[in-house]
Amino acid sequence: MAENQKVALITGITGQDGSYLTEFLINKGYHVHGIIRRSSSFNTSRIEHLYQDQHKEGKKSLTLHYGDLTDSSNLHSIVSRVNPTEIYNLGAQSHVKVSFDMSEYTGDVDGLGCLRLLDAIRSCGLEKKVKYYQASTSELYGKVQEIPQSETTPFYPRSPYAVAKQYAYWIVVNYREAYDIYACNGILFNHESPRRGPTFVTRKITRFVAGIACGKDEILYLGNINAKRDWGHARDYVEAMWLMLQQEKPEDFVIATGETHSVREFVEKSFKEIDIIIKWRGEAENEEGYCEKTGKVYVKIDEKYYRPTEVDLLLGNPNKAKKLLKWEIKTSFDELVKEMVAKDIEYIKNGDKYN
Ligand code: NDP
Ligand code: GDR
Repeated sequence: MAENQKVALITGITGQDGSYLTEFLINKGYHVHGIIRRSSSFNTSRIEHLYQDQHKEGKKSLTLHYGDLTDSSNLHSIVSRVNPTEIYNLGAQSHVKVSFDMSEYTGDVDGLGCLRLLDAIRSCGLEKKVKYYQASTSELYGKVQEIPQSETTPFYPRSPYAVAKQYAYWIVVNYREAYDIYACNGILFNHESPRRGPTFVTRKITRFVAGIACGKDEILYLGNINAKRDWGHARDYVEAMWLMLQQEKPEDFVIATGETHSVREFVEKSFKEIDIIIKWRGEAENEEGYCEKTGKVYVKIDEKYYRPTEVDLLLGNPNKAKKLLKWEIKTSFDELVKEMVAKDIEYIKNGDKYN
């Protein structure tokens, strides 16, 4: 490894964002180290191509380590061995609905996991050397206090996931102030891609629509289709993570598109990609989405997908990031939906890669 090569350590490297960030950093010449969890089945499909590339090209730019955010000594040992210049903490139990079923675990991984990593930085004596990125979230805004939401909007978390992430947010601020660590919170609004986990609503919809395009005959069951989100593309958002760590001083930033759309609109746009115009009839849990032309019903509501407390409306104001980071979104909402539906059709035809 070249002496001045930058070294990044990523938790959550096997997830959606981890895979895009790894591609981005390798392209910038970084040596990337990733923490993966031991699993009884393969969990590295999103980064497989990067591993293959380096074998083909005979370069070593990606190294994986077994670990877990619940294991302090493991984190200490990895940080000490890797001696990173940047740490991106993307690992999390990231599903909001699941956090109501696994609240203690979510608190442990998403809240205390961040503390454990920051303490690993301190116990390795890297406070002055390493820059730390924390994957914070628009879920912190929860119950609407202000529209659009910016870095100064008060938090009102509405799930065990969001409460855990709020702990992480504040421990980052506290360690920055107390120990002078270069640590930032990226308050990212929803970002999606063809690599999005299949149980998040956008990917659930585009996979379903792709199935219909490929001849499947099924019904899509959804929860609250009136929820509104500010949806961007993950590929654009990982660039913002990196930019936050290239500044003179550490600060927290909202990353968003500045547009909001309902789940209902996401359904309509996705079906439109395969030339089906969806109309709605009925109310609440009896509402259904059907094809205007044939009358065939494609979407129904299942209360099982409702959350005990919902986040109704997210709309971010990314002006600070635009001004200080010179960050801009490159992918529009329409392009995002188009890419996701097209890729899901391709995955089905070629044998479903990111599932
Ligand atoms: P994913 O769910 O796709 O990925 C989560 C990653 O965390 C996976 O690599 C997963 O490993 C890993 N992980 C889970 N539990 C642990 C653990 N106990 N120890 C170590 N690693 C663990 O999430 P995204 O890529 O979408 O999101 C990345 C981060 O950004 C998360 O922290 C998320 O909460 C946050 N975020 C995401 C937003 C979004 O819209 N995508 C918006 C705002 C914040 P495995 O593959 O083995 O499950
Ligand atoms: P979110 O994403 O909770 O915003 O968290 P998700 O895609 O799960 O839900 C978005 C909205 O859609 C509604 N919804 C459904 N959601 C799912 N998953 N499945 C359904 O069938 C369904 N029907 C309706 C939800 O109620 C919700 O209102 C994501 C995660 O990536 C977090 O980790 C991240 O912090 C936030 O985005 C920003």
